[in-house]
Amino acid sequence: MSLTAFITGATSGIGKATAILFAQNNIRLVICGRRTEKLQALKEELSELTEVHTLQFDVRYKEEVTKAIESLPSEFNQIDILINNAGNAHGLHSIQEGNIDDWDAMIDGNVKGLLYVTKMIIPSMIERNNGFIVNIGSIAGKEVYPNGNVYCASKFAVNALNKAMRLDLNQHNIRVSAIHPGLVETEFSDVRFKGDSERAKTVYQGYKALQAEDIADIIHFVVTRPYHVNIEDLIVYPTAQASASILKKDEN
Ligand code: NDP
Ligand code: 8X3
Repeated sequence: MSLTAFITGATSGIGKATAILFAQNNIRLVICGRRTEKLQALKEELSELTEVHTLQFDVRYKEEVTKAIESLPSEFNQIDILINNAGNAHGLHSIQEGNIDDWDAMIDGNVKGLLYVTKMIIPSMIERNNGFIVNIGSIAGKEVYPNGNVYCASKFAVNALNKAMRLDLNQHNIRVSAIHPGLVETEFSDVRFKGDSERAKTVYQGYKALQAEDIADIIHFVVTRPYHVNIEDLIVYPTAQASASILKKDEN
């Protein structure tokens, strides 16, 4: 019987690319996000390849998360692979100039949202003594960069939770992995700069950034190792990037 994956943030970027690659590899999907029309379009695109169920909810709201996951039909409620991917940065300001609503959005989405979803999915994994949780962290969760403050803090939390999950779920035979990308060309910077697409574009100019498909490929590799193999933690940069703040751009 084929595996079932639950992917948060599947409407764009890394989550969407992962959904496509999983579907091509015959993995059944629960795809999640807030934008219903994007979920629907992806479901239509992938339904020829695999069975797909959509769940529309905002990870920041506990009740929405609970209701959505409880609504899963029986053929989709045994999740083998959870991809905790939903998240974003909001703003890029010093701590003294930061916007508190942005801080709330990052802590609530990137940290609390990940916890709400995980808490709902873990019981059936424990019951079956089987499961895989992949947490999408960031290089921002390994290294703080100027003006990254709260986004970095949220991803440091993901890094800590990844380790915590591995410790606590070890007795239940559940695999846990984190993947920490550097710069990936997605809608991420559009969101960070609140729709200022000119500014967002400059983030990815002058070098070859990682593409969402590169990370999807690595996620797929991680989840298809034999069951006794658990890759705990991976940092993935574009070749042009040496650290959170060192990036070699073409001159001109
Ligand atoms: P995108 O902006 O392209 O995708 C973000 C996804 O998260 C969307 O599908 C969005 O769906 C979903 N999402 C965001 N907030 C919420 C919310 N409150 N509730 C439900 N879904 C939400 O960015 P990426 O693909 O790049 O980002 C995916 C993950 O990768 C994030 O956790 C990000 O922090 C991380 N990452 C990204 C890097 C990059 O350089 N791009 C580098 C390192 C890590 P919708 O809007 O439909 O709700
Ligand atoms: C996204 C990459 O460098 O903007 O997590 O923090 S970075």
